[in-house]
Amino acid sequence: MTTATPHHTVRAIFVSFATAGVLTLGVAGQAWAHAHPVHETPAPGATVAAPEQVRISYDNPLESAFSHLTVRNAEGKPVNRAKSSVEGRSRKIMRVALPALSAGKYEVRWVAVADDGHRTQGHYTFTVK
Ligand SMILES: [Cu+2]
Repeated sequence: MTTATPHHTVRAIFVSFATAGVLTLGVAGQAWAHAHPVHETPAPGATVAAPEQVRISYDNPLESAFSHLTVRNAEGKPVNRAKSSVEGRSRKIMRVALPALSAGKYEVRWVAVADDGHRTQGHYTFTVK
């Protein structure tokens, strides 16, 4: 229970009522598999030579139909021409190929939908030197 986020706690309470106390709080409090980033390449805040892709690994599998990743330039214009994809048998990796990027600041925006249907999202910047 100590790691449950608020929406999971609400759901856990609902499950407890729905099952008329059959489930104990310990069982209801077990984690639903919601996806959070584990590692981003390029890393947030990094200054790098023009990367060929942005790749993010997550702690749980992603639903490829609903998860996506875009990269925008300093003017807010998307620079990736190819769509992002979810890869690996584990479906824990999302990546997008990039064209040759010129020097400047770029923003990565991602949306990850896990098998439990929960959506997480985030954004960060990196700089191409
Ligand atoms: Cu979740």
